[in-house]
Amino acid sequence: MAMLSFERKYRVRGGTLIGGDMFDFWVGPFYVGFFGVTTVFFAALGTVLIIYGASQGPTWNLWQINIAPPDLKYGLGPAPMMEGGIWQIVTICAIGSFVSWALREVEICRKLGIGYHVPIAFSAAILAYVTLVVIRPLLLGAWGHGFPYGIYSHLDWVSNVGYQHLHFMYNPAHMIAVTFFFTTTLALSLHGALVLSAVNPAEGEKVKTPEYEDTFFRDTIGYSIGTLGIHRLGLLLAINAGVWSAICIVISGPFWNRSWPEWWDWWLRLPIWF
Ligand code: UQ2
Repeated sequence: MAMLSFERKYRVRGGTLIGGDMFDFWVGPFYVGFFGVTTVFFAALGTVLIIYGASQGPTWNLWQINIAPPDLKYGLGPAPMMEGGIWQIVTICAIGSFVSWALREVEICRKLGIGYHVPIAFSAAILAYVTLVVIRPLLLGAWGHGFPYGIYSHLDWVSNVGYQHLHFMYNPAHMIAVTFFFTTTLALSLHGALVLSAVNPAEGEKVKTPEYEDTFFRDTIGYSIGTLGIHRLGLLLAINAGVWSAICIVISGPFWNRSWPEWWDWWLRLPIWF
């Protein structure tokens, strides 16, 4: 079915979670819905606040602009606007916008009668962000433990938190997260290359079927995971990258506040050595 006639057939009423028919319409190609309105509201307010915060700061240099979280002395309370209050409202706007976007995806899935795999996958990324700026600061007792919104400033924050644990690469959950990130890129490069090799042949050549894809991997490594399987694997790898990232940062401080290399002392203390 051509895309235009498909869209006419499947641009159906209903499937909304909130608002009934009120926002159940499209603007050009975009589905709106209640959560389309809230996404735009939070994204616009957050962006305006970031630009206002930048205007009150010392620089317009894109790399150096910084919206900092409150000082630790404000604990879990609200901070004055220019001392982290903007960061607090921007954080609320960001979460409001990300969650609205996920719920808008859910409404579109319901309209189409497809699974919720995309919003579930996106939720892993939202979880990683919320862990950094809400869950971990709550566990540590101050919003000042959130990361600053700025290109260089957030890199400095990552570096500092890393050094607080002496060597962050010894964090076992960080090891697992990095492994999932790299394996995700391996799987996507294999998949993207394999699909292009079959369906984008040289001029004059015929497009090849999935059997060719299976056969390539059976011939090279003796195993093909299959056309559905590779997508299941990709989703599993990518979700785990986000979830283990969240785990690796939430345990750093709240549940382990010494150096990460020291964590491995359990290995040296195993009774088998004595
Ligand atoms: C595959 C297959 C695809 C693919 C890919 C494979 C026909 C179009 C990439 C090969 C993938 C394998 C063997 C799994 C590799 C495992 C890891 C952890 C990277 O068989 O089926 O469909 O795209």
